[in-house]
Amino acid sequence: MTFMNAPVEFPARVVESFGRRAIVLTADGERLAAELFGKRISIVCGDEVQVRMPRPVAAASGDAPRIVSVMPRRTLLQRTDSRGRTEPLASNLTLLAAVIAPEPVIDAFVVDRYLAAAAYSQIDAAVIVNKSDLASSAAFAALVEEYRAAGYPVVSVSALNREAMDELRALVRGQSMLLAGQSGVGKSTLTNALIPDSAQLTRTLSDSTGEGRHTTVSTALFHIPTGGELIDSPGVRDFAPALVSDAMVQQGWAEIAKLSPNCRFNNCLHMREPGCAVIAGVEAGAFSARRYESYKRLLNLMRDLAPDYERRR
Ligand SMILES: Nc1nc2c(ncn2[C@@H]2O[C@H](COP(=O)(O)OP(=O)(O)OP(=O)(O)O)[C@@H](O)[C@H]2O)c(=O)[nH]1
Ligand SMILES: [Mg+2]
Ligand SMILES: [Zn+2]
Repeated sequence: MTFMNAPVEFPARVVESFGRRAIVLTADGERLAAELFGKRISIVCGDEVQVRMPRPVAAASGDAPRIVSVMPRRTLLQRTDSRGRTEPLASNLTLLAAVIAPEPVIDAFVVDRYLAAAAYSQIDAAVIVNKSDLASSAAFAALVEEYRAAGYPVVSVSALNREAMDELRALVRGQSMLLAGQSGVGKSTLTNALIPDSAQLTRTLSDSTGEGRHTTVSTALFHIPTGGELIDSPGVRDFAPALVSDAMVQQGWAEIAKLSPNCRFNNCLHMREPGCAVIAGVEAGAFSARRYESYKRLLNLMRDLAPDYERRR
């Protein structure tokens, strides 16, 4: 027996969120504009939520479907802003793909910190090298090799020429993959290449160096017809992961995880300690000096952002 007045509720996925409003995708593939119910709920792209439909009378007067609860998140990718506050970026990801390209000028430290953030959130990480149609410098090629040597899967593509799209489809199949990286590397162009009806706005060519029109402003999730989910996100100038303890920072570097068991002290932070196998690895050329520098910078950044953070764990 059905109760005419029982509220209609169903599960849905947040595919885009804007403060107290969101676009949710239902199991039937319907996209609905919804609002948060109550002050205690906060959501982020990727969340699995429960949605309550307004009664017909209320709907007629303009009431929107309401998000009444959020399911526990399997993973949560977060950042720290310049004031040391934590901000969620996306939930339930399984893979973070740092997108890099020969242009605009790469800031590899940003890339390293995204890869580290993935590790801190127990999300796998990969590197997508876009714009393979453009000539790249020896320095850029060396950077790509650093990521390969560190053990990250590296996929080289051209979103513009639709080159190696099958490799990208294979990477994302069965995954919930976020495209992260600097503004202008081609995240939205890649999204449009994989999802023909996504219609993500991309930068115009005349504007490919500046701040630019059609720069992505919100994180959005799409289903890929050949399997998997792709999440396009706004480009950044800079990025800092959510705060972690000193001992945790190094877990963002696969190279350190490999070398550190041979350090003399088991709580070695690989800064100046005697008998440090990581520093020895850098000196022997087994660990990129630039990646090591990047580790030290993040350790110092974490200490600056939260001087009182409980770090001796
Ligand atoms: N040559 C070349 N240009 C590309 C390729 N992919 C994207 N572009 C160009 O790069 C510019 C930036 O592309 P977007 O897709 O808007 O970059 P984005 O990473 O989404 O940028 P934000 O939204 O600002 O983070 C545009 O002019 C694209 O046409 C590529 O494979 N080759
Ligand atoms: Mg974009
Ligand atoms: Zn060490």
